[in-house]
Amino acid sequence: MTDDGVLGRIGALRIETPSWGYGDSGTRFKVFAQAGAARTVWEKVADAGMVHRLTGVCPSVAIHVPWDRVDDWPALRRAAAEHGVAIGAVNPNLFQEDDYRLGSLCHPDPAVRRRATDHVLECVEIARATGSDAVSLWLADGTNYPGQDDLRGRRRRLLAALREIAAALPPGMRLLVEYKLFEPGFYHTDIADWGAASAICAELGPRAQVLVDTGHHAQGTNVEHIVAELLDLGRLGGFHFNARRYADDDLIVGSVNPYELFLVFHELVSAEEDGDPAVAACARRVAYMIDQSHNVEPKLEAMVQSVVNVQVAHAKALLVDRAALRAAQRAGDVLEANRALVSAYETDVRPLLAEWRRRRGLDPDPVGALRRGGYVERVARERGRLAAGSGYPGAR
Ligand code: RM4
Ligand code: MN
Ligand code: MN
Repeated sequence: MTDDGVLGRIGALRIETPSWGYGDSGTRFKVFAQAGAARTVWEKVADAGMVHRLTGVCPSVAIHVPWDRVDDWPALRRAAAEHGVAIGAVNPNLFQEDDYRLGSLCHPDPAVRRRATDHVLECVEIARATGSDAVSLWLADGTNYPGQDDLRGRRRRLLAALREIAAALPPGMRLLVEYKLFEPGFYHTDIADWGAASAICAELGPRAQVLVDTGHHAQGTNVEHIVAELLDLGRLGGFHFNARRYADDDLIVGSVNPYELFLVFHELVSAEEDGDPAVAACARRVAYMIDQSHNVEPKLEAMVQSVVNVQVAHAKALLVDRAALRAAQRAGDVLEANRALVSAYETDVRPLLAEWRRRRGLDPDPVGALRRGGYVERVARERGRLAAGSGYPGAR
């Protein structure tokens, strides 16, 4: 693609930021309070608005319930709109109640399953009330010991609950089903991988799609291959972007694995141009979201840096000479094909992105603009030190 072609497509990539990335969070060892960290969902949507003003590509913010619970959901929608953002995916929380010790939608006790199902149904209503078009489900369900529960029994309970939830989705709303290989369960997880997630979605209908959290795989897993498989099945619904080295580290996307991120975007951009209209449509509807917790790094700067990293990977993927790549693939020219990718990856796209931002009336350097702009200092003065947490595990 030419530079002009790339400039025309950079802005098409929208990246949703997570409310929980703006509040204080930590590890299970310590939460380090940051001056100015958002204390309420009202402050989180204000911060999300700031990130959107700097980047121009983050027009929505995901919420987590009950962390972000308010009495008046339409009021939250209006407050977000005043900051220039919409409410994005609504994330039910099925892991922080005593009842969920043995699971939520898979729990052996029907009363607990009822409670969990009702919470997700409530999130469908919250999505409706806030103008969101997605409920994004991550289940912490799993077991710690062989024999603890019946594996197939759990799957059947899960499917029964999800069928009820899928039937309650209003037109246009999607259910995104996230998988994760382990944690908090250490023996088995009920939705451990993309295969299990897509098989479940296939039972639920076309509006149930798989969400790939880039931090939820075993070491060495080929994530871009999973992305390609899900695209071809028309089942890729969205991403939770973050970076990992060891487990579900929730670090800044692209900070340790920029080549992997580029290869993921190469699959997505290729699928957008696929001759099969169903595959192309699936690729164009993918919801790009960040799922990170910033524990030691400044939160807003981390978010803006994350968005920039995603844009860099995407722009490089747009630059891939796909005609040359296909020709090399057809000719069986292994290394020329590989070079077609590597050469796009090695291109410095920073000038292109800076030019795109200038044309949009944005500062060409959003991280620098944030550091110079005074917003961080102002909210630190106004909000002071930690008064309430994000709700994130470990936070107060
Ligand atoms: C999980 C998963 C979910 C996120 C929670 C807090 O590991 O990634 O998407 O909402 O963490
Ligand atoms: Mn996630
Ligand atoms: Mn995670």
